[in-house]
Amino acid sequence: AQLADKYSTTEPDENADIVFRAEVENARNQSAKLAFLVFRQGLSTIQAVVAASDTLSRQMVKFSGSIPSESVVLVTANVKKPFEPVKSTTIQNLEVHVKKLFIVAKADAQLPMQVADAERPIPAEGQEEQQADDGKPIVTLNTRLNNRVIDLRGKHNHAIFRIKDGITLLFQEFLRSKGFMGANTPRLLGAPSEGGASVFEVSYFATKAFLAQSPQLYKQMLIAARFERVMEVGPIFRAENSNTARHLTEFTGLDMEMAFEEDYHEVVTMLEELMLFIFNGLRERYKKESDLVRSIYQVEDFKLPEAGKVPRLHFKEGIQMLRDDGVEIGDFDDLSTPDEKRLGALVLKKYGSDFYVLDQFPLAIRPFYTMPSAETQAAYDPKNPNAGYSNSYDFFMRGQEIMSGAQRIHDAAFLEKRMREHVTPVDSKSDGLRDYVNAFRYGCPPHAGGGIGLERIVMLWLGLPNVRLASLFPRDPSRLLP
Ligand code: ATP
Ligand code: AMO
Repeated sequence: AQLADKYSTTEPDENADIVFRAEVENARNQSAKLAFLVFRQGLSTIQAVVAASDTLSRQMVKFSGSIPSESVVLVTANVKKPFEPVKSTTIQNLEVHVKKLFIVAKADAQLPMQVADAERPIPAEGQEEQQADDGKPIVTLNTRLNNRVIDLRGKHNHAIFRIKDGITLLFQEFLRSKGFMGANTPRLLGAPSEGGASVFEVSYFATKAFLAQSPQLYKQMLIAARFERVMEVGPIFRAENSNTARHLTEFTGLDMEMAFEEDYHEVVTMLEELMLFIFNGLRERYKKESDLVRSIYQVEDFKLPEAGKVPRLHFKEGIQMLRDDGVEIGDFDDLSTPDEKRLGALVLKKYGSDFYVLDQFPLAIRPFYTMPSAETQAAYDPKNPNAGYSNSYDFFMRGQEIMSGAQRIHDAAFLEKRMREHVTPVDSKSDGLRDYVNAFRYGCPPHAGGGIGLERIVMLWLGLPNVRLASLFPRDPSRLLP
């Protein structure tokens, strides 16, 4: 018998003898002569029959039927068509008849949770005591995250993290095809990259350092170094004490930055095309995974705009749509989370798309490096230096923010002025920012870019109720373990 290739996509021949290592999803003794086991492999499972015969003792049947779930076994078996046709979508159309079986690694008989618990949706907030249709209590998100190794074994978790990996691949594939270079910028910084409020401080020999809140300053310095098109996939740290379903203290940033010729909308268009490439790539390459996860959470398919027709709204238009719907909101107010969701629903109704772009955000609510719009610069009033709009944009999926971006100020003197005038002024002469500002004294082309939260895309593509489900080992204000 041959050792089966676990990663082969072709089914083994009927009647072939194969040797393989398997995870026992469950085992039960049917009678003294017959036991059934279910083996799990990635997204699928296969049933195994252990029947007493001349060459297989009743003792062996009993032993097989009482193997603790989650144990790892080495099996020699014969491939057969099942006695009854298989109804499940994850169980394969073949079964195996066991000839030999050894335990490679035995799992504890009492596990802190079952893998089956990980295949149910997490309870809705405030419904921790909820019971499933079968009357069993639903294991809470906390219990699942505390026992993440078992939890991750669930099929839909395997699907989630294959999709996440696929998004990174598609991000890089698209941008490389457009001439972007992958970069790795420092995570240990001499100064906060996005203002001081949400930065983690770490001791660094005799001094202190900060964990990167974004590669912002460095991706721009790479433009000044004339790389023109750069991208980065890397960890992002935020000391935000936000205990919400969409904030993590460590997440993965998909960042890009590019020099443009005439107008920052060249970059917005590039980013829109990037997102459509990712969405279409997920549809083509990860359909099985997406369908599996959405079926558990009973989520509808993600509605894509027609090619090239991503709804792109001026911030003013967004505010007007909200007002027409009865929301009281000022012209230059930031959108609250409920406003964002409401606007997402209005856009879906009007344009039939779960993905859209909000452009020209108010200057006052964007970071210091953001370029004020041409009209704002023309109407400049020193008494009110943060009035008006800016060349900045957010991307939304299912009414939640997945990306922020902007045209950046590429003139050192103007940048210093904006740093002084910003709603929260920043010291351009400080150690950590001096080199950044200087980069623009040596001639830097106009540029713009954006930063995407990878876990947010995963969450919203699949309709997951919590961003923690899109992180292998999530970090939040009250979780550093496991
Ligand atoms: P960005 O940092 O670009 O704004 P973001 O999506 O992380 O992106 P935040 O500014 O962190 O956005 O938060 C946006 C909204 O999230 C806020 O307007 C607020 O409504 C909500 N929010 C943030 N933290 C909390 C919290 N601890 N509790 C409830 N809501 C929160
Ligand atoms: P911003 O701070 O908006 O922009 O972050 C970019 C994107 O990162 C995601 N995100 C988060 N995801 C999970 N948990 C969090 N706590 C969290 N905070 C943010 C969101 C957000 O849209 N330098 C700019 C980007 C740029 O202009 O290029 C920046 O960091 O999806």
